[in-house]
Amino acid sequence: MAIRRFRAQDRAQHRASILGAWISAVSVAAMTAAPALAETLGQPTDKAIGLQPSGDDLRDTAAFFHNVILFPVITVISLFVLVLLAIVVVRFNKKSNPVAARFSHNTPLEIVWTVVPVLILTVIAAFSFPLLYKYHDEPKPDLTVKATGNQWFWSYEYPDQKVAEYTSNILPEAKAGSLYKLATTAPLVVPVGKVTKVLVTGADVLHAFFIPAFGVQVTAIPGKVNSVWFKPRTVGTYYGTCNELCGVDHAFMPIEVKVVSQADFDSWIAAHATKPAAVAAPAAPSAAPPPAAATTAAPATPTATPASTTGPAAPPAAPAKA
Ligand SMILES: [Cu+2]
Repeated sequence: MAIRRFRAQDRAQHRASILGAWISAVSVAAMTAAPALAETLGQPTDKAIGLQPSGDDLRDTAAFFHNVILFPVITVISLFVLVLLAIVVVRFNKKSNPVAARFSHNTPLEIVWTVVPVLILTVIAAFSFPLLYKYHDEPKPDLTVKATGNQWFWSYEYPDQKVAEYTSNILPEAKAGSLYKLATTAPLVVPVGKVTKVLVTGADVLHAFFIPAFGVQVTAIPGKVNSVWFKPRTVGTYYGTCNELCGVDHAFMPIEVKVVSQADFDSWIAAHATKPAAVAAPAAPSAAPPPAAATTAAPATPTATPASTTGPAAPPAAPAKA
């Protein structure tokens, strides 16, 4: 009796796995067909299914792991369990099965339900650990920027390029249009094809730096610096958002990353870097006689060094530009 029941269950299992595999295949096909909706790189698309288009090689691997490994496994297991539950409900309820079976062990079955999950987890681990290590072993960065999460905006700084911290607020709906809650007043600007390392911290509460197209997300923690890296392969604008519940305006602190050519990046840096007033100053001392001429440009000269380190970024920049 028990064996017959087990065989029936076995046949049901077989049918369930075929059905699961089929539905999984259809779902994956639907997800990979999603780009037919004319998705735009770097931003979400209305009614699209699945992950955003990828803008980074590592994100490709993460998408493969999700679409080809995890999603089918999850689908098959869920459907299998659902089918088993349905069988139990229909065939083994009190009415259709008034006398319950008395057996309590089935060694082959117990071996199967131990070994199969172990195999499934091994397959998942074989793909997930290399991916984790790739995210962790960050390559030598070409650019390091600092991103700070604030209630409720992001601020960015380029310490090596001497671009002082600037604020990136949400762009008002009237100006942003369909990009409302994605576009900002001042994006993060990075060069294409280069490794950008982002040092992420929080100024007040927990925030999270999340850019789906690059497959990166890291928590911004006050008093701690986390880091994340990406290597965008295409010029364009990529949008993300804070995805750590951080207060009443959590939904209003988007992240906008402009990926530009190296030349455009260099000129952006040139336009935004703090002009070192102190660099002009050393020339002045040797030319001691014309202090009068220098006085207009060099009131900062004597205190140039402390002034530049304390960071009044904007004032020195303006005269130098003019
Ligand atoms: Cu936040």
